[in-house]
Amino acid sequence: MAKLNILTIPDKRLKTKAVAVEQFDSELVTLVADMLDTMYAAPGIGLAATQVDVHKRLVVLDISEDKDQPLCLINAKITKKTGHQLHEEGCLSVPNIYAKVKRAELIEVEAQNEKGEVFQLRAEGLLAICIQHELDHLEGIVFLDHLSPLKRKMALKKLEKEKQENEND
Ligand code: K2U
Ligand code: ZN
Repeated sequence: MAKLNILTIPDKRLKTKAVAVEQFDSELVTLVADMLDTMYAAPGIGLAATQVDVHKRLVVLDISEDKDQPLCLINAKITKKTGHQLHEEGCLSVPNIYAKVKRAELIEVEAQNEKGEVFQLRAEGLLAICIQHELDHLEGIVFLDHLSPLKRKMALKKLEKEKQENEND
């Protein structure tokens, strides 16, 4: 399997709105496998196709301790949201920046698997956060976009400072 390059802000491709997956073929199976490899290697607990410059409605996740419960959501839509939770988030596309984001506490999702079969899923806690975070990516949204203008400006300034420090090293 292959490890794919993960786009990082301010790459404008991260703002691309993904399109529905229509071909459930061997190419899709390979992409899912490569995305899982890339996510585990990062390491991360989620990855959206947008982040690897593939603008299709596909995300992978695995919040298990042993990294042995991969989940693939294709053409997912959130059909119900209940409550709110505040959780510190990071992002593989926004290195070394963390901030609290408000998300729905409990969600119901309808999606397709790699074979195109439709399924429903109820998620809460970290899994709900991760699914909402990844589905945001498919809309061209990163978690910083949920912050106040001041907090976003401070986060981007910190990112810029770290990039300059790394270039000087
Ligand atoms: O989309 C991504 O970049 C992967 C995200 C997924 C995520 C972000 C915030 C909260 C939950 C999931 C992360 O970079 S994965 C890194 C990570 C690892 C453990 C816990 C939280 C975040
Ligand atoms: Zn992310």
